[in-house]
Amino acid sequence: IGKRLWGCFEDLIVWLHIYQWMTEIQNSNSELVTQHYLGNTVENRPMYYLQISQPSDKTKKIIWMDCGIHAREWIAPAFCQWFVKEILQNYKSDPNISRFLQNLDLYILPVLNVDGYIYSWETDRLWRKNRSPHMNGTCYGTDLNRNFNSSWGSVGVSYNCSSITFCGTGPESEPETKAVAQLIERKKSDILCYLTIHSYGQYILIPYGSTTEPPSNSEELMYVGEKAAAALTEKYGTSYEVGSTSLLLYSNSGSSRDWAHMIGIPFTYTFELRDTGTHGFVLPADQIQPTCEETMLAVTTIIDYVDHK
Ligand code: ING
Ligand code: ZN
Repeated sequence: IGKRLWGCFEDLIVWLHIYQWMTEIQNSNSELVTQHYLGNTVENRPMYYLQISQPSDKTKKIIWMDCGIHAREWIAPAFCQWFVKEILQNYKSDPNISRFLQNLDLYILPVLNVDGYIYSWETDRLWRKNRSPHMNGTCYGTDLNRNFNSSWGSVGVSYNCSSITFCGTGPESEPETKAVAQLIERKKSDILCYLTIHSYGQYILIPYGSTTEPPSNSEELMYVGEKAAAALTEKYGTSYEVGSTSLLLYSNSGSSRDWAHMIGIPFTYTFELRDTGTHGFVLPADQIQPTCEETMLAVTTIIDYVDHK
């Protein structure tokens, strides 16, 4: 009983931390920030995203960013929170931010895979997938970045539920995937940019993962990606590679980034944050802030570019 109680307590800490932060952010910036419910996870936890919008009559385009689709990539949710904090702290004084906020709304999902993230804090630091039970509860978890409806199940996936790249029982078989896909589908004509934050490897990745055939706007995607990487490197000298997932890393199907581009969102990028493998997913705490600072420069470079288009 002690262990179970402690388990619940820990769950509450991890769980409350980011959610409490979201509520506080909304309460103390109520003119700018709205918290929206997105759906429930497999284990029935609510998912929320933050909308940052400057009040205005005109309809604005949307920048989407999600973090923490993979449980063990802890630097990703940290970056989403950093990003929101920076925007709210600086939008009045930073002419760059105040300009793009006049034309753009920011939608931020700090933790996509809530169940997996909590499981990674509590039980298995290197857990990647969500926590859906399969085969009568003998194996757990679907790789949510293989579960989207983009050439689902075709390449770079496993049909074995004990594999870390298990693609699920069908496209959008997972409630977390479905919740995101439904919102994006509903808003897609207004979404200019889809950013999804992972670690690790130090890459800015463009579509596609499922084919080596380049997307129609690959030159522009590369140009903006290179510009973003250059801005990032300027801060601390961290080097990034820019390229398509299938050419630079490996082929895979069912990623959210491929799906977002396939349904017509023009600027779609996957970020793989620090490092290149020395610490991997277990990035030391003293690298959290510098990683967030440099990544901020890359992300705002992309936002600036799409704002000026
Ligand atoms: N890497 C990504 C993964 O899902 C990726 C790489 C991104 C592949 C986008 C395809 C599309 O495997 C990590 N670290 O999760
Ligand atoms: Zn990942």
